[in-house]
Amino acid sequence: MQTQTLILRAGPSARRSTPPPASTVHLAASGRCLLRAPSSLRRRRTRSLRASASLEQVKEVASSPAPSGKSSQATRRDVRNIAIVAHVDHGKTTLVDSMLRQAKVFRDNQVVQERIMDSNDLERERGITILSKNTSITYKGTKINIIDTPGHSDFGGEVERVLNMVEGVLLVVDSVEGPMPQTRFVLKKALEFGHAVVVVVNKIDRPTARPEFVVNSTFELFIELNATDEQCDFQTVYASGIKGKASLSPDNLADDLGPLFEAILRCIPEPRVEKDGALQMLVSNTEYDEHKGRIAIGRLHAGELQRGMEVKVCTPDDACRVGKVSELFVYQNFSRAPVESVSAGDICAVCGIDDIMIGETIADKVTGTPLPTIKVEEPTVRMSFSINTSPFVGREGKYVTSRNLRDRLYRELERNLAMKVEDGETADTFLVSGRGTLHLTILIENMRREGYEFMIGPPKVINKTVDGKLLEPYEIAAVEVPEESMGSVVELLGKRRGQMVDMEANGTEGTTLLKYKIPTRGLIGLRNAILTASRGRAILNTIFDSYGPWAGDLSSRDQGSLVAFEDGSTTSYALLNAQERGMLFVQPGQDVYKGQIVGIHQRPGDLAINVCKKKAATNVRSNKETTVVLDEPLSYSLDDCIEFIQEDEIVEVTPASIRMCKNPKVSKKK
Ligand SMILES: Nc1nc2c(ncn2[C@@H]2O[C@H](COP(=O)(O)OP(=O)(O)OP(=O)(O)O)[C@@H](O)[C@H]2O)c(=O)[nH]1
Ligand SMILES: [Mg+2]
Repeated sequence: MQTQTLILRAGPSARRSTPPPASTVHLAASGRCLLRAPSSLRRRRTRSLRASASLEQVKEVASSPAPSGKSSQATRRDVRNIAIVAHVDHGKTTLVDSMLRQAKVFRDNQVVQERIMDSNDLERERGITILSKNTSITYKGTKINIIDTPGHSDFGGEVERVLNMVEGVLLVVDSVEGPMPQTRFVLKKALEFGHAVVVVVNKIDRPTARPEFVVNSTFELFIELNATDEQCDFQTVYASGIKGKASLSPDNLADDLGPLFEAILRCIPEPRVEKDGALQMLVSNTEYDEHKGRIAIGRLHAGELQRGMEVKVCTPDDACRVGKVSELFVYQNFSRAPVESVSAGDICAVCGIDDIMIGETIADKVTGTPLPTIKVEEPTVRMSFSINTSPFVGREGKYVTSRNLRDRLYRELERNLAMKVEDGETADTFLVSGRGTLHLTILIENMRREGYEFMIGPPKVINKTVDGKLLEPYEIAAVEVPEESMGSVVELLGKRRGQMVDMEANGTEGTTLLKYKIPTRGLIGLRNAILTASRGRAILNTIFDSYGPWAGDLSSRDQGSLVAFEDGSTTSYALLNAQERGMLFVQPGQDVYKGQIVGIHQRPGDLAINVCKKKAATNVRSNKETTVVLDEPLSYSLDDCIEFIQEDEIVEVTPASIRMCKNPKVSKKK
């Protein structure tokens, strides 16, 4: 036991200033999760990774009996509930794949796709997780309920609400990048809930992995976020999610994820429940099934839930109604398994209450009381959604009326807690607010796939007025730039009123990491501009920081739009002339309408242009064949269009096309 470092717990102030003696005694409150990696981290930035203990030692300590709980509540030893949280792309979903595979969830000959939890179409297309999802595995007789969460900051609301269902989180951190803005957000939320945290330094197989740096900076993040002593004593597991290997030391990976599973059993507290208490379950998620209707998902806080049971559905404002549980499921391996009853501590899915909403409590029919509802952070960006008024309306979509649009938008609120919908100035317009443009873009993309046609205005940030002063949201933007594009990226950020807060020369692979505080307004269109300036090599990450004083006007797009002059079909002859004025979005033979944006003008200001003009027929016969060579038209995605449009422009969204046009209402007002 010579290498084992045991620590005497010091108060937070002492902890931050005084390095601990080399060999002291650890008196962890839980008495179970003893050997934490960052024990010697208290010597800031000087931690040696040799301090991690061997697996045998851990097993030895872990087998010591747990102290008996003082609370009158009981614990469920056979269950653990965890959420996997991290910054975007740090490998959460891939890690869940390996966990499922190693828990023998699939048949031996079953063909399993990659990132199986990213099950909806948009998630697979974009390669990101959008919705939180439940699954479970059984390890050594203990059921581990796992919730995979999205890492993109725009979907932070998804993470916030599922934290209600768990007792601990796996904080996944990339072994090269270290903690990034969203790591901070999710860790902050997990700490606020008082959850236990196991840090997983993931992608340890990457050649440039720097585990020591990553563990040190993660520990510093815990300190910055005022974590308790106990939370700071986190267990670190080094893993390669893709290879399905883990270890308690960075250089000696086991052949499987055993060390990670062991760490979960050891460090994530057993659910504390009031087993004999009156039934209470906070609905933290909902799903929709064509046959079963709405399904409520949550962790059973107290009591026992049975199939066929009559229950009271309590809302936070104390209004209650009666419902009946028609079917009951638990998560088993990769699917939902029907059960007759579920007891407190487990996560389950309940069918039969069709109007159930997230944040409501399913409670005992007689004595039931509601649990505190779920709170998520406020939206920061707003867009207007209105009915399609273009001449092409109804060509492709099934749902085009304002009634259709209204119903669909308000329906979204049932599931998407971080979103808000308000009626706009006219009966055909709705203002939809979200946590970022991507949050709204995903809704738009889903709606067009469902057959809706509508128009959206440019994104606007949501300002606040406090004591007569106008405040606007600011974000922290972390940009990793290669040396040669530093100049142009810094200039771009400066133009958008960004203020540099930090600059680290040792970014990964010869890059510099810039940190800026920048108005959210300045971020609209920034990602594309930065990618162009760095030839696609810079990486931009942003996260909401705080509201601050209005930063003043920002210079917007320098170039105007090329606008179609009349309705018709484009011709190569006209496009050949038009492309001399800028870059085009259209190709020959495409239907356009008056007011449609057909290209980017190379100068400031818009230019009305005729893209449908036919070559005049003459009497002179010519045998000479002319070949028209047109430039490849620009192909703008929905995200690009939303970032591109100006104040007086709108995007027309239909199931098959995305077009931009001048907003007739704004032009008339001028
Ligand atoms: N080298 C290496 N790459 C990995 C590992 N795990 C995941 N990746 C890669 O990292 C990328 C992102 O993986 P995901 O599992 O989708 O990441 P995520 O954290 O779920 O991403 P979001 O849900 O969008 O936040 C993919 O290209 C994976 O192939 C790993 O252990 N090693
Ligand atoms: Mg994912």
